[in-house]
Amino acid sequence: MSNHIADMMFSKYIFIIGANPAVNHPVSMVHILRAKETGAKIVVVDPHFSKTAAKADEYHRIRSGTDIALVYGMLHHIIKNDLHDKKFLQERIYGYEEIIKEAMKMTPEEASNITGIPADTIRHIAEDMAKAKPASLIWNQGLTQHTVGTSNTRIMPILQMFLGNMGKNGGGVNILRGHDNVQGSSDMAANPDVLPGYYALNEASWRHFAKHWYVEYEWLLSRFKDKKMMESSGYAHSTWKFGVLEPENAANNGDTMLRALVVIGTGMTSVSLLDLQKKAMDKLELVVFIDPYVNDLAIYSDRDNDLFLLPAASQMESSGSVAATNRSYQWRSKVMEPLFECKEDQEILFEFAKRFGFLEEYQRSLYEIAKKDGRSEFIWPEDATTELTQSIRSIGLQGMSPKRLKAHQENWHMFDKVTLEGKGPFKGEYYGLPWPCWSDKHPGTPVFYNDSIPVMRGGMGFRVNWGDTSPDGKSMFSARSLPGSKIAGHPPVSAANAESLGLKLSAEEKKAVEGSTYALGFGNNILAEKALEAGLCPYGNGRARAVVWNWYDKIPLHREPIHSVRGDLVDKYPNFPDKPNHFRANIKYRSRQIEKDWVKEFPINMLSGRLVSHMGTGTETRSAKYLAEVHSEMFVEIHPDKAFELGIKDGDMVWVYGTMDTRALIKAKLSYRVDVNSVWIPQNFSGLDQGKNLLDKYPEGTAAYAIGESANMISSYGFDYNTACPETKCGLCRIEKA
Ligand SMILES: Nc1nc2c(c(=O)[nH]1)N[C@H]1C(S)=C(S)[C@@H](COP(=O)(O)OP(=O)(O)OC[C@H]3O[C@@H](n4cnc5c(=O)[nH]c(N)nc54)[C@H](O)[C@@H]3O)O[C@H]1N2
Ligand SMILES: Nc1nc2c(c(=O)[nH]1)N[C@H]1C(S)=C(S)[C@@H](COP(=O)(O)OP(=O)(O)OC[C@H]3O[C@@H](n4cnc5c(=O)[nH]c(N)nc54)[C@H](O)[C@@H]3O)O[C@H]1N2
Ligand SMILES: [Mo]
Repeated sequence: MSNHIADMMFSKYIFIIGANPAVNHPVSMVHILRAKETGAKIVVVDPHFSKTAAKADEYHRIRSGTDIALVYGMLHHIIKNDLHDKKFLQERIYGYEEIIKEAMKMTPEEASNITGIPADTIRHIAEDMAKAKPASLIWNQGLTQHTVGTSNTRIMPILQMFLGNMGKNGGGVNILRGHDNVQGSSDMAANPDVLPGYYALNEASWRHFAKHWYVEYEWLLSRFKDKKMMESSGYAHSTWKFGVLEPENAANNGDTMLRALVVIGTGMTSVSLLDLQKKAMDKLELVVFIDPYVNDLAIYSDRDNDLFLLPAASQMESSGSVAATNRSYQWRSKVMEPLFECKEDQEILFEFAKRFGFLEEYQRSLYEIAKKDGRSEFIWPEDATTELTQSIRSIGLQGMSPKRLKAHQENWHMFDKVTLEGKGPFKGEYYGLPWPCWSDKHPGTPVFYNDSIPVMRGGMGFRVNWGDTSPDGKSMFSARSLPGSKIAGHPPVSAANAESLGLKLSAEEKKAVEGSTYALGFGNNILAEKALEAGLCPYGNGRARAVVWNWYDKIPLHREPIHSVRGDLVDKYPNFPDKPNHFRANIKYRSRQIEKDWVKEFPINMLSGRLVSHMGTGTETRSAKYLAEVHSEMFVEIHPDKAFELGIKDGDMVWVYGTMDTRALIKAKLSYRVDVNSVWIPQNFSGLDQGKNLLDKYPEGTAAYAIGESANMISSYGFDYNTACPETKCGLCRIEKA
């Protein structure tokens, strides 16, 4: 999220595309409704008439998977009518000319043909949004769960840049994140292709962390088959099953098939192609679930040995820092000690490390941090948090000491609820020190990319992360300077360029930072602190890239979903070429798209989303009696005209056939919330396997109060071209009365 939730109070226009906060982020929705009361126009673009749409000033139904075409159609009109912010583009964006070229090709009429939104409506949305200053843009999973998910998440900030809405209160791109602390998990590298703090998987980063973990780089290297494996992305949540089921993928995995699976803190029935996951799980030598509940994937298993359920403590039984959707960190206190034989996650991992024989190395940094404080034992989680604040400099976690985070938590009343600004002893600080928080005196950054205030007050430019110049020789530095500095755009601060950037370092300090950069260093934070003094941003003051020269789609392009309901468009807007070794699996795109005329056999577009009473797989919420009562059954929303055509009445049981030779037995719910060619299913159920009730598989006393077919039993094959996020927001199905 570039801004923060209460910041939407400053918006004049809130464009919600691919998100349903009324259901999924009810607290954020309160802020959106307050903004509406003070004059902001709320516009929702969604294939499903959501509860958020019901509260909006305007609702426009879009065909799923076509948001890029919509935005180009809007940009076409904006550029033609000279409504874009040329100064912002010229000074701060690289490659926007390529976007203009592409937008000129996408007339509102063509965008209308692709999206299903009338051309005049596209022109009207574009004009209204361009004239409202500032406008905020909100998205979530409606945009990411597509083969073009990453392109979606690039075209939206590009739109906001064309409108000059970045770096401003009431503007920005505001992605409402999913789970509690999901921002923290990505900051801590839950992803298999980065190290903590989004450090690249390369030798320099590994050496950086080796120092902070007080282990030898060579020891870390010895844990891998070789250096190549150490520096290549792991399997993703969505691709591991192919490492068990398809022998060809062994070549991507150090020449071995996957043999064991350890699941910690994810539901798994939430991942697409559930039947393949089940088959893969049953072929492994060992399966372990670390979860406070019985993980729902476990009950899909047919194996009778080597499957373990390790009881994890819940968040009420543990403490530590968690990150909110706006990058604010917050200290959380333990409410109670873990019940029965539950253990906190880190205790279970320590036990693993002990048995693997590397507990000493695993905990060494904690002991070193304790030693510096004159203690012989480490304190969990404080010392672990300190380790993170010392090592993660890429995104500026340096300032988030446990002491500051606890002080914020204990003094909520001292912070303004709209601006996040502190009062009294917290004057100048922002609640939760939203990152980057570059030093122990830095106040945090409430709004990204605001170059009109000094860095020391939360200002910043775009990060310089792609070199000083582009391959076509253009400068990647901003044409503007940051307040307090006369230098216009500048590179990331390092020992090598400190002097030329005017940083004043004593001989002693020079020695202390030798060989380091703002991100790679050990033992001190001198470079970042000197940069702040000089009014510079530690990670540089650059241009955002509209053209990503090293990606397949250098600019975002509309591509039809693999399983498109508009079969007539798949040759004009083909999906990506197949991608070998994509998170260690060979993944199909275009070859799958043209394998057959999918829509002929599976004529209905399948959408999925969430229910307010259930969370994720529903493992937790369906185990809560009263929540289970609110939504106790899986259902599929079908348009009454389609239901009539198929001979289905409200409440009938139907078979929904997916494109992967699977089916699900679900109750029909007739509804005008979907268009005539789409159905909508919630993702929050599991416990039924293609008609077979799995209740007897739960260990005694652990079954949920409500079970149902999983949406992912019938989801279609498809993964984002960059992240491998499953394409669960587009897919095809066929429906028959059961
Ligand atoms: N009650 C509850 N709250 C939750 C969750 C939960 O399970 N239950 N889950 C949490 C998690 S993990 C997350 S990630 C968030 C998710 O939050 P959201 O992203 O808001 O959740 P969804 O309902 O999955 O999808 C949002 C909307 O995207 C629309 N959509 C689908 N495809 C497209 C498309 O191609 N284009 C456009 N423009 N829209 C599309 C859907 O119809 C839906 O209304 O919610 C979080 N909050
Ligand atoms: N068809 C379809 N599929 C989807 C989506 C969709 O919109 N449509 N949305 C996708 C999205 S955005 C998401 S995030 C996923 C849902 O994401 P998941 O993470 O798979 O779903 P949850 O049910 O929230 O799973 C969390 C698990 O962690 C356990 N847990 C809770 N607290 C702790 C703890 O402290 N420690 C440990 N070890 N475990 C704990 C819970 O009991 C539960 O089993 O679904 C994805 N799948
Ligand atoms: Mo999520």
